[in-house]
Amino acid sequence: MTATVIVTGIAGVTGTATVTVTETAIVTGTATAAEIVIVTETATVTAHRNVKAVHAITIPALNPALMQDLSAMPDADATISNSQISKALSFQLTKGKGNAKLFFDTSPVLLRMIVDSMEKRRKKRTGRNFIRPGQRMPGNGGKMLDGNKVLFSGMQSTGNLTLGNYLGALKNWVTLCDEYMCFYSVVDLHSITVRQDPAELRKRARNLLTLYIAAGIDPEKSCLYYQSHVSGHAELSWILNCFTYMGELNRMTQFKDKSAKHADNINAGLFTYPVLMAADILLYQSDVVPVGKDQLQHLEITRDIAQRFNGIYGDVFTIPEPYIGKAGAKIMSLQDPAKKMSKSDENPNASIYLMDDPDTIIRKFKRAVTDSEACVRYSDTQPGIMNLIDIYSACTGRSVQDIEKEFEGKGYGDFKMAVGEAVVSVLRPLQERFSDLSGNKDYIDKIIKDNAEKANYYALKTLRKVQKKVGFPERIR
Ligand code: ATP
Ligand code: LTN
Repeated sequence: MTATVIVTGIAGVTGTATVTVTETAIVTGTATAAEIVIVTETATVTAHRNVKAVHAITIPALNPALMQDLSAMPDADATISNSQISKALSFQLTKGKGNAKLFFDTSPVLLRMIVDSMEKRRKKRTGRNFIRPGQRMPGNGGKMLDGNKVLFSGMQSTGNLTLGNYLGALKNWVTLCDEYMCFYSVVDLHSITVRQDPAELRKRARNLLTLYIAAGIDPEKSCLYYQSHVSGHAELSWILNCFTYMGELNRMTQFKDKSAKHADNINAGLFTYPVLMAADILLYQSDVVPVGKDQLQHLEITRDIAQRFNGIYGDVFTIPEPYIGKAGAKIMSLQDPAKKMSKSDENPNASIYLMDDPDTIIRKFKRAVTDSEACVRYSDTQPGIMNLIDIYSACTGRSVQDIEKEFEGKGYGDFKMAVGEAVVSVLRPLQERFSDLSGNKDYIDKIIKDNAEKANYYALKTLRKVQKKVGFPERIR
């Protein structure tokens, strides 16, 4: 039996693939253009060498019941999921007959929805899973990340997020989503470099992921996931450890600060923290990494490690660039403007937490340390006022000159009040969205599950390549 499948992919990836279903079906025809193979009948399908990728999930296109599922989807589009293959791959498939025309879109989440609904039906009917474990892979048209530039960033779930985290990082993350294929991780592996309460860590990690969404990141477009759900981070980190020098790590200021702060627990993880961070970034072949200024040194070491590795093994890693936002790159403590605002600061008045209520926010700004110059001016001699101007500018989008002009001749009381109110109006919608989302357990669970799969898929691509380069034996399938 022969089934003709019309394949429409992205970016000119179109064509038809004739799928001959025999006991061993060979994909023929214009299959070079095809990114996907759809077959029916219980058969073993062997992909022809010319087919760049084979659908890891086979859609029983010829089964009318399942076609109904597809047409019930909002866009009436089926989506693809393909794994790059360099050699033949086989699947056990389901029964069906006839010809089918399918259109593909690249949204892994839509794909997941389709596949979930197909799986459920299948399971209900047969009591068996349609897709064998390990065969599901969200796809993107076969090309690494659709040819889009990749962005990676992460935050630790070590405390309540501060205004510094928001203005220095999260706010930029949101604006960059349209331009890049983004991976935003809750970097829980990093968090245990200092001692954590397990229940608290778990709760905070979930809150952080929810906050990413509340801040405006679309979890269907960007990949929001827990670092601990993608084992490739730890695996690549080990390999990169072997390409990193003690001397380089010894220079890291964050290590020095944190080991001074946690003198009773200067563990090896704290020391090799930047290598794990390099692994995070390099695993996704990231082009840009939006961070606050405090992370620049870690970005530098990431680039050094990547260049060293590429120097030995060829072009394996993309060399990432840091992205530092114009405003809010370094928000300082409200109690000590020489120190950065930090979520692990012991003094709660030093930081504005994203979940602080309006009264608390205003009170903290009223208490903010300033100086006795009584003049709202952006000057190195007035670090406290400089910091407040930075915050006001980042929250209102206004320039420093404008702000100095607005408060000319006015006292610090008025200025602090205005800053407090600007912050309240930025945080209020965020808090409201956070509270709505937190109540929606199923939705958040689904995001966590889908995105971990997606992240794993891309992570594995790089990891396998690296493992091969360093000389690990190939897996036998
Ligand atoms: P911790 O106190 O646990 O070390 P932290 O508050 O310094 O945490 P991180 O999780 O290390 O926050 O950082 C998350 C992101 O927020 C990073 O990109 C970091 O550069 C940015 N960031 C942290 N603090 C500030 C700040 N005060 N100003 C601007 N950006 C910041
Ligand atoms: N070290 C960062 C968090 C972090 C990160 C990353 C940021 C871990 N991995 C990769 C950017 C890219 C921090 O403490 N802020």
